[in-house]
Amino acid sequence: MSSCAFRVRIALNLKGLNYEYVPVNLLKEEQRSSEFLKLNPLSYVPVLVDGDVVLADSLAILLYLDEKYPQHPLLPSDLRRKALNLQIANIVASNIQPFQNLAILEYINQNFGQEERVLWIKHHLGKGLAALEALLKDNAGRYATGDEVFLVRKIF
Ligand SMILES: N[C@@H](CCC(=O)N[C@@H](CS)C(=O)NCC(=O)O)C(=O)O
Repeated sequence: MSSCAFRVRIALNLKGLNYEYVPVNLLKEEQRSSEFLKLNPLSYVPVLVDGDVVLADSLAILLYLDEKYPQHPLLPSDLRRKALNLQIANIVASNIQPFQNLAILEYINQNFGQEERVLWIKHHLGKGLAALEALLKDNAGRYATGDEVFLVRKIF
């Protein structure tokens, strides 16, 4: 279910790294178990455990992996395209994904009802995706920011 976990798995695979995948069922609320909270007190996936390094944020994980394993870089060397990748990744991580998070939608559903939930999603995701479309219009190639796969691959 998690787009944040997807992006980490995609990066691990692009870099050809071996990893152990430990599924966390969000609908069964396994992310809120006391065991999981020890890894991420925010109760969100994904979490990367690499030896004694425990990272609980997909963007931080991607940047960590990129420094540690430089094969198939996730950021272009061209400064403008690098900044563009970081800008878009932050828009997704800060201005789109959090608005459709399970915990947020549950809260709106419980306090304001299903109808408000749909309006909320349409408003916030629509605004964020429209901004991304505008930003990518002049920058996309085969992939989101050119002809190579980087941090920003495509819109969702
Ligand atoms: N900024 C974090 C956000 C993580 C996040 O929101 N994870 C969602 C799935 S994409 C989650 O675990 N939701 C569970 C919940 O809302 O209870 C990241 O990029 O990793």
